[in-house]
Amino acid sequence: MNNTKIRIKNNWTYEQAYKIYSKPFNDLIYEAQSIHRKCFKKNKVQLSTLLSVKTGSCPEDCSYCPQSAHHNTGLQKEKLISIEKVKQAAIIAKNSGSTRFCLGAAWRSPTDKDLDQVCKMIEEVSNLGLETCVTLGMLKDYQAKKLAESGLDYYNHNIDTSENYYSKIISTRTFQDRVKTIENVRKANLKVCCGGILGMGESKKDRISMLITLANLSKHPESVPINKLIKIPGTPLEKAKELEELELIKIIALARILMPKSYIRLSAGRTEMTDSTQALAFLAGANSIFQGDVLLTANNPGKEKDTNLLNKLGITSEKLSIEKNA
Ligand code: SAM
Ligand code: DTB
Ligand code: SF4
Repeated sequence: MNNTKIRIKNNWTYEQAYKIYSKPFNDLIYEAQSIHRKCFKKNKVQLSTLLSVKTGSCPEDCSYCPQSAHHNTGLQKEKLISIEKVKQAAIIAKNSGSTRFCLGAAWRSPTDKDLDQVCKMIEEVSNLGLETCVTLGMLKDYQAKKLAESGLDYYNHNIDTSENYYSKIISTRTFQDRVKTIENVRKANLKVCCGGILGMGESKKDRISMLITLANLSKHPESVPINKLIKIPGTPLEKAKELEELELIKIIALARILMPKSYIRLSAGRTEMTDSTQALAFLAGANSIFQGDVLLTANNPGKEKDTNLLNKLGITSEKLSIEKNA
C-alpha cells in the first residue's frame, strides 16, 4: 500500500471487487488493515447492545429467522414491551460499555401506533447519552421522518443477501422493498445500518454482489453488520452448509476495502467462532460487535468472554463521545 488518500467510490463493478477478493490472502488482509488504519483508530472496537422489544409471530417468512410465524422454533413470543423495561436495559448496556443501544421488533412494518411507542423509547435511550438504533421492518417515508424527529441516530435494515439469491430466502417481500426502505431512511437524514448474512447456501458471487450493492448505495451505510447464520432448529436453514471461516474473513476484508469509512460489525454467530477467527476478523477490518449474552433471541458470547478476548488482542472499546453524553 502506498500513501495515497482514501477515495470513497460508489461505482464498484463486480470485476473490480472480484479482483480484490481473489488476491493472495495475506495481500488482501494487509490491504484491508492498511485502509482500516487510515480511516479509524487502530485497535479499537465499538460496542452495541441489542434488545428485542417485540418478539416472534412475524408475518414475514425469512428462512433464517427464529421469529417468523412461518417456522416452528419454540420461541417465547412477547408483545411490545414497556418503555420502563427498555430504559432499564439501556442503563445496564451503558454501564457495561456500549455506546449504542439497538431495539429490534419482529414486524413486517410498524403501525403508526407502534411507531409512537418506539419513538418514546428512543427519547428515553437518547436521554441516557447513548446512540440509538432501531430495526422495525419496512418504513414509509413519513415514518422514517417521525423516527428522525424523535432523535433516532441509526436505522438497521439489512439486504441480507444478493439480489439474485433473495427470493430463495424470503418470499414475502422483495429485494427492491428493502432498498426502498433504505432510501426512505436516507431521505430522513438518518444514519444507515445495513448488511447481511453469510452461510445461507449462497455462492461467492452472491456474497460479493451483496457487498457491491451496499458499496454502490448513494452513500455507504455508516454501519455494515456481517452476520454469520445462526442455524436455528425449526427454520428452513437449520441444516445449511457450514460457511468456511476464511470465507467470512475474506468478505470482511472486502467490505473494509469497498467501504473504507464504514463500521464493519462482526454480528451474529460469534458464539460458534474461535478466538482466532474473531482475531482475524478484526485484522481484516471489523471494528464493532454486539455485546451481551443474547442478540435479539439467540445466544451471544457474553461480557466475560468478550472482555477476555479483547484483552488478549489488546483491543479497547470506544467510549461515548462527549457531545452525545452531554
Ligand atoms: N424485522 C426486522 C427486519 O427484518 O428488518 C428487524 C429484525 S431482524 C431479526 C434483523 C436482522 O437479524 C435480519 O435482517 C437478519 O440479518 C438478522 N438475523 C435474523 N436471524 C438471524 C440468524 N438466524 N442468523 C443470523 N442473522 C440473523
Ligand atoms: C443485525 O444485522 N444483526 C442483529 C441486528 N442487526 C438486529 C440481529 C441478529 C439476530 C440473530 C438472531 C436472533 O437473535 O434472534
Ligand atoms: Fe420478521 Fe425480521 Fe425475522 Fe424476517 S428477519 S421474520 S422480518 S423479524
